Amino acid sequence: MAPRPTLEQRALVWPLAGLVAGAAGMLTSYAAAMVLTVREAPVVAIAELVVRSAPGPIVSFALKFLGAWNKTLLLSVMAVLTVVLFWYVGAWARRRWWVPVLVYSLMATLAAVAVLLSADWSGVDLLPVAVGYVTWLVVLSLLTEPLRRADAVAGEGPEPGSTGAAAYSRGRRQFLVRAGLLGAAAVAAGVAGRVVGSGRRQVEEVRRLLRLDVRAPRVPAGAHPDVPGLAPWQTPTEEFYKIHTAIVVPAIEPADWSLRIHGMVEREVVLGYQDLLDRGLTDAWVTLCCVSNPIGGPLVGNAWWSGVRTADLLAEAGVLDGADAVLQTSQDGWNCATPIEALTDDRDAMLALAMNGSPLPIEHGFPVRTVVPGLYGYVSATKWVVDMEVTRFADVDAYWTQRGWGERGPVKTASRIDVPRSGSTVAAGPVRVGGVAWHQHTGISAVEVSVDGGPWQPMELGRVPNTDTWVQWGGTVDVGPGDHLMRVRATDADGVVQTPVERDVLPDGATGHDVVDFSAEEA
Ligand SMILES: Nc1nc2c(c(=O)[nH]1)N[C@H]1C(S)=C(S)[C@@H](COP(=O)(O)O)O[C@H]1N2
Ligand SMILES: [Mo]
Repeated sequence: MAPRPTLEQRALVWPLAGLVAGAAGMLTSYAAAMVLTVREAPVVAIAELVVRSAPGPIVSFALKFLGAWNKTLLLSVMAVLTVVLFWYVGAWARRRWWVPVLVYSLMATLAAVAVLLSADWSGVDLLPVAVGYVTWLVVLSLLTEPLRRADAVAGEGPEPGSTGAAAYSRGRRQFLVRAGLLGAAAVAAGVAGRVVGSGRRQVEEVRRLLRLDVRAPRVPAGAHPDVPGLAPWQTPTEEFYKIHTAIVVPAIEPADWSLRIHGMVEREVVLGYQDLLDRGLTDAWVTLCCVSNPIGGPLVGNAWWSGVRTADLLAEAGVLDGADAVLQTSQDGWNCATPIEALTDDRDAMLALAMNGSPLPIEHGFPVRTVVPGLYGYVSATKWVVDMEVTRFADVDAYWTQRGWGERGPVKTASRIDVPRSGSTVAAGPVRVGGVAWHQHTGISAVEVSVDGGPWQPMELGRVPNTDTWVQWGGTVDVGPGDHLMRVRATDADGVVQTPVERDVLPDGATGHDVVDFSAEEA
């Protein structure tokens, strides 16, 4: 017969629940970080934040007296503090359920802030924090529920052998079983995350050490008008928009990559990474944009791409008469059908290996992706491309076209105001304004703005190296004090003026004018 547990013994298992829940959350957030991002777990972001925000004298003291051990010490101190905190969270959960919620929320907020303050974070970097937070809440409530029941019966002090004591030990047993199972599941998640994630990190490492013989980007002279706040001519790789359906992006080592060109061709061609390099790389400035970009939106970027022209590769394969499409498939199964003329005419459609002078980042399609000037990304810009089947539009249905998006996806003329920003205040008088406009592979011949419905005023255009990039525009408008609306429109090189008719992004790209509202104050 079990001896009656003392109050102290009963109290002790609650901290255990806190420790298991705490550890489980750390493990799942670690797993999520390994699988979904190239970052370390959120704790590392916190540690880095501590290091960055520590006052200089403390840092130099730590470096001087602790030497290489200072980071280990910091992590150990953090680990001890975390264990103690998790212990108390469990203990507090016994009387006040909201205390753990509060502590977890504060910790998750701290982690989120640390991630947001770290260099070049992106949205997915916050997911591990969310995963850990949810794990904490769920596991703690699953573990404390049987304990709460046990405590409720034990509250009256059941005699050994009574039904109360039996209910009490049942609650305790349930707790132990759940703690064991959930703890094991969390460890398994951590191990799985490590295995999957290290494959990706391995590819990241190979990518980092890769030296490609590509020309470095040089901003063309006169491309960027002098308007403070205007987007840079070359979109920095870290700021380049990212769109993909894959949740875990493919990790492919160049040595393992190959592309098969087949279908309606005279001869099938299979190419490896080195085969592409051996052909020598061409390069070009090309502006890529997404069909889902709303008017004035950020899903557009201009980069210096280096790769091998698809026209040459398709010529080698020998396209048969009657083919009008190339069905491109990515390693993650995503696909799109691209009009064959865009891949075979004189434009710089290419299998790109590098972006802005460096190997493609994994998230932008490493080791090889397609870039086609003049078409939206969803019909052309296949990342992690591994297969090209020469075919007919009539015979295929690709990922986005199955979902109601247009079949061919030519880019529409668009223009955007970057300066002034909507909602900003400027000094009345002459105001510098500027932005970007694009109609890839046709080109832009004019950009005009209209203030408060007044006449269209021509803007100066930056110089462009080809018709496949955006054009940066700038100019000066005169405004009096008060609130203003400014709209922009572009005219393409065929003389077609951008339509003011507002259309949604679905099915083939938004139309309408970008408009900003701003106010001018008497200087
Ligand atoms: N494998 C794969 N490639 C893809 C996509 C995708 O979901 N999966 N999205 C496409 C879309 S819709 C766009 S707009 C571009 C975006 O390329 P980026 O992420 O390099 O900017 O990639 C295209 N290539
Ligand atoms: Mo897109």
